[in-house]
Amino acid sequence: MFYNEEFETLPRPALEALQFKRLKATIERVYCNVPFYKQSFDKAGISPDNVKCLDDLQGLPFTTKQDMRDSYPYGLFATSLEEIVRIHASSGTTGKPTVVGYTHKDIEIWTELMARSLVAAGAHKGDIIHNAYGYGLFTGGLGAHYGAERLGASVIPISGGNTKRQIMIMQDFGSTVLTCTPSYSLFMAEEAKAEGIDFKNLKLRVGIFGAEPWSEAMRGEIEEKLNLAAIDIYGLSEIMGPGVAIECIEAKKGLHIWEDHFLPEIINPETGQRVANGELGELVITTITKQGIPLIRYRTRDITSITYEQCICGRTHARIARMSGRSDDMLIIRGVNVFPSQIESILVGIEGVEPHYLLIVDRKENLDTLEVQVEVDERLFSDEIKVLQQLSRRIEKEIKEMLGVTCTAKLVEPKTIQRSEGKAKRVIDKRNL
Ligand code: DLL
Repeated sequence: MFYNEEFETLPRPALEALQFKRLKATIERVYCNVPFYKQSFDKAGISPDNVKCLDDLQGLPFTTKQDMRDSYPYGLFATSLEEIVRIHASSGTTGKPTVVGYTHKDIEIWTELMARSLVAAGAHKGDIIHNAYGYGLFTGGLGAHYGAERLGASVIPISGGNTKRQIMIMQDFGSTVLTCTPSYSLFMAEEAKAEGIDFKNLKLRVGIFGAEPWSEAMRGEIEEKLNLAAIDIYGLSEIMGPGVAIECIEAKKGLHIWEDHFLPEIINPETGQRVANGELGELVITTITKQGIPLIRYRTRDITSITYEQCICGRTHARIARMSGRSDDMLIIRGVNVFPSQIESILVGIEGVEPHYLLIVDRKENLDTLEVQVEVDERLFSDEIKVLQQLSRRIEKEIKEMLGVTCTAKLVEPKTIQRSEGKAKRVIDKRNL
C-alpha cells in the first residue's frame, strides 16, 4: 500500500533527475537568501554554478547544530518571518533550543510525508490513531497529527502523560494504531498490567515508535507486551520532524528515507568523507524542498548505514538502518566505544531483567567506571540473594564478552528507574560534571 505511489516508486533515474533539479534550486536560494550560506560557500571557494551533478554535493561545506545555535533564533531562515506559519524548537540538553520555521508549503510537504509514513507502517483511513507523542514545541505530536488527519484516519490528540487515562481511552475508543516513544510504550504496558488490563484484549494493531534510539531486542519485547507490530520512525526537528524515514511493514528492514525531499549521505564523522554503502557512519541530510529553513549537508550526529537495494515493498527510496545511537551519545569507556543501545540489546536478551535501565559512567582514580542499573522481574526480586548475585554476574560477563567493557551490574527493584512520557534518559555521565 502506498500513499503517493508515483513518487514512492519513482524509478531511480527519474528520482535522481528530480533530486538534482531540486538541489540546484535549493542551493541557489540559500546562497541568495541566507548570509550564513553565502559566507560559508564563498569561504570554501564554491559558487552555486559549481554544482553540476548530484555528486558535487560532496564539495559543499557541512552545516552543524552549532551553526544553528549561532544563528539563534531566526538567522538561518531563508524566507521572511511573514511567510512562516509555524515555529517548533528542540529542547537540547544545554543552552538555547534549536528553532525551526515552516511555511505553508513546508507544512503541506511534512503532512504528506507523515501520511506516506503512516501508510508505509500499515495504517489506513478508518484507523483510530492514538497519538501520545507530545504536542507543543516538540515536533512529534503535531507532525503525526497532521499526517493522520491527511490520511483520513481518526486521530486522538492525547499527547503524553496521565498513563492510566491513556490506557482507558485506548480501550474504550478502540484505538488501532499507537504513536509514542518506544520507552513510553513499555511504560504503558506496565501500567496496564498493574491495572489488570491485557493488551491482547485491545484493538491495537500497529505501533509507530521513534524519537529516541531503541533496539531490535526492544522491538521483540514491545511486540509481545503490546500485541502489535512495532515500526521504527525517524526524524529530527532541524530537518522537519517525524517522518523523515520509516520502516515499511512489509519488510521491517531498514527505514525508507523520502529521497524526493531529502538527500542522505553517510560520512565518517572523523574525516567527513563518505563511507561505502552498508558501512556505519554519521547521517548527513540535505533538504531539497524546504522553504523556511533549508539545510545543506546537515550533520545529524545519528549513526546508521544506507542501502540502495530494492525493497520487497516496491518503494525505490533508499533505506537507512535502525539508528545505532548518536555520535555524541557514544560512550568511550576506557577507550572502548559503547552505545547505550548495545547494552540494551544484551539486557533485553537476559531473562529476569526488565528493559528499564540506566547507565552511570564515572571516573575514579583516573579510571572510567560503568555501572549498569537494571530492574529485575518482580518474582526474581523477592528471590534469594544468591540468585540475584548470579544474575548480576551474568550481566557483567555478557557485557564484557560482547562489548569488551568491564562494568558492575546493579539490580534494582521493579519500577524504581524513572519512567518517561517522552524521550527516556538512559545515561548519567558524571565525568564531565
Ligand atoms: O524526535 C522527531 C520525532 C518525533 C521522530 C516522533 C520520530 C517520532 P528531535 O526532538 O529534534 O525530533 O530529536 C531528533 O532524536 O537526531 C535522533 O537522535 C533521535 N531519534 C529520532 N527518531 C529516532 C529513531 C524528533 N527512530 C533526534 N531511532 C534525532 C533513534 C531517533 N533515534
